[in-house]
Amino acid sequence: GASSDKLRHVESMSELPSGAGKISGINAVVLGESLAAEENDLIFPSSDFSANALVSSPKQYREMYERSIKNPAGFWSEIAETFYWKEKWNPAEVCSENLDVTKGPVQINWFKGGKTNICYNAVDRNIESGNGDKIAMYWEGNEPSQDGKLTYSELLEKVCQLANYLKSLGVGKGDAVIIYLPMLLELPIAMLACARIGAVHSVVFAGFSADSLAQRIVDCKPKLVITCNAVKRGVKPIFLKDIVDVALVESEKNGVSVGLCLTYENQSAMKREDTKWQPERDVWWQDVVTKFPTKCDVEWVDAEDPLFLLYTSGSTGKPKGVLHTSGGYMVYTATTFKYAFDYKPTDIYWCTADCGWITGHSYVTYGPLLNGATVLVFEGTPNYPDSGRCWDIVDKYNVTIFYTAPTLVRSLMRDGTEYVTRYSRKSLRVLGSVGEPINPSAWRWFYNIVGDSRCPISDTWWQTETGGFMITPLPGAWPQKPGSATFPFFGVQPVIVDEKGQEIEGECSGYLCIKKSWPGAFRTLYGDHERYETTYFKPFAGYYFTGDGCSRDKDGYHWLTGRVDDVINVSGHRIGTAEVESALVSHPQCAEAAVVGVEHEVKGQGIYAFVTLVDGVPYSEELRKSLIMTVRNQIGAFAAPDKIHWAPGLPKTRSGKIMRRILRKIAARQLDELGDISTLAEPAVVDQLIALSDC
Ligand code: 6R9
Repeated sequence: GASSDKLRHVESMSELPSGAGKISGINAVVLGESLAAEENDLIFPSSDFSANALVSSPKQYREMYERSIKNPAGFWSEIAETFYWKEKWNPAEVCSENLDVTKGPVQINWFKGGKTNICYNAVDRNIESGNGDKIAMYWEGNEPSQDGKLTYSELLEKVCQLANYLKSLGVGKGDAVIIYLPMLLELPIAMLACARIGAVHSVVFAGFSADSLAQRIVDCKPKLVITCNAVKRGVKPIFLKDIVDVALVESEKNGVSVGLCLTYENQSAMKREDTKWQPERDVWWQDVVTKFPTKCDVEWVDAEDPLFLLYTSGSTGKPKGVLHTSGGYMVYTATTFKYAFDYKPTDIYWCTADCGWITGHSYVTYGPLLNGATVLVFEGTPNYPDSGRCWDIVDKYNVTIFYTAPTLVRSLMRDGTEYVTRYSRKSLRVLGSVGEPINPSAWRWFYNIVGDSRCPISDTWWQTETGGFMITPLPGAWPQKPGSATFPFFGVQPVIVDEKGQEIEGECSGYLCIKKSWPGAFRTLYGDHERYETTYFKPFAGYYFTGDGCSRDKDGYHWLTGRVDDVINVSGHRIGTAEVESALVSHPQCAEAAVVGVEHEVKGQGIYAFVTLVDGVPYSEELRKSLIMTVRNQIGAFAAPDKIHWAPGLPKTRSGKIMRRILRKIAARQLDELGDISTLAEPAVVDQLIALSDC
């Protein structure tokens, strides 16, 4: 029964990883939101779950973890051996790295000299092992009546046809391809087709605007852009091809011309007759790709050859092209997927992330397929036709692993429990969370209501840069604490450092860094290795700096506390404050802008923008809307400010630096915590701003 389960685990708690202290008082009662209370709240997997798990006790975790740290080469080679390599890596050089900028250029290599192909391993290898008829992907469309599926053999045929078409265009090893598609099966198919021929895909989230798309096109100079004519999100159509048209004109102006736009006809959203067309440049996917052979030889690539570029936000206006390579990324995403979700071959796995983000790369496409899993791809939105859609889908496909973001949990929580309990959800076994810290009350709702207090939650902390999970529960191994991402994955050495870069031991808070590389680490920022070193390796010499704050509690559990740089996290989407600011100041009537993050009930963080107008321009509702529209047009709707705060002046130091600390407090209405404002050039602007808060 339940109480003996607890005893069993309490005994094994003394075997938690090093750094974990002894549990003083165990309290499984809901104690509210304070961290002190959460720290003592342990939630145990059932003994059944643990008994059948890949890692079933803290002891087993600790043994594997210790081995992965003491002998990373041995640990990772053994796993890498389970994949197909055309040529083996040099066994003396499984990993060679330098993370210390003071000792020379930062570089990370894994499985150097090995030749492989991630598409081969994710698709062909499963067919060769007899799973050709297994469903690789289910597809659920925007409308509940639309669906589809592909077996591994069918997936291979589709991938090969596109790969052959790309080859016929002269696209090959090292060439960039931009993919601007919604969640159709054609999106993972396009990624895999690029990987098969050694081309480097760069997926741009289909919620990005034409300007953002153009910026990425100019940076990576793709041979072609792959898109579709339109998609429907709920009742709203989005005309993606029109956005690409604008982006291509914009890129051309900036010296990069792309001669080909391969367009998938997404018939349920828009007919081809209605699509604007430039016959010399545009090609319908359905007209050409289907004519190509369904077999295509694999291009064997070096483990360190680039696999993809994915642009992400940093502290400056220019997005960073995070570059991942083939071998290490393959081994790492597959292994993290397997353990963090305690994957079983019978699982039906659904990750709600879009392939436009890293989660969709590592845990919709590569990680699951490398394990031969059945993956669900969902084109629609969680509240269409109503807020029960996710659970309707869970029951329709008997989803066993459901991986989503806290913002979705919070928004469904607000819509009411009846939407959940209307469905059975009995197939669910493991839940997952990603993108931002999950607050304990959302965690509990997810656990108690969605998972009927039966399914462990893997709260996976990681980043675009890390390629795969870094700090995550292994669901059968240890008790969870709502809101904690728990312990490091195999091979990962997180450390918490103070301002001076000194490691702090035991119970503490500080900056989260990683010591030593792991196979899934990014290798550079495309075209800007210097920015790679400056952003990630210079702040704390010898370490990879994550940009996140973190606390470690008395039991060694990790609690991520959010970004410590100028990046805000809106509904799990990373947005640089500088990007929003530069969009705002491009508005002819905006003189200056300062953007800060502010707590938001559903999105986690909302975007709060202070704007100064050009002399003589009056602030008006119309101007507010037009400022917001400017951001939507330049970045995308997801980056639209939640609040525009008209600021006749901004609080600046005498040297002219904007004091964001003060702006954050004003935005959060924490007016008694403004701190010292005497160093401001004009302290009076603070009162002025406060007075204008409700404009
Ligand atoms: C995978 C992904 C990375 C940033 C990261 C952190 C936040 C992601 C989290 C989390 C707390 C988690 N983050 N997962 N914070 N707990 N489980 O989201 O990548 O888009 O690059 O964002 O997201 O702040 O630094 P990416």
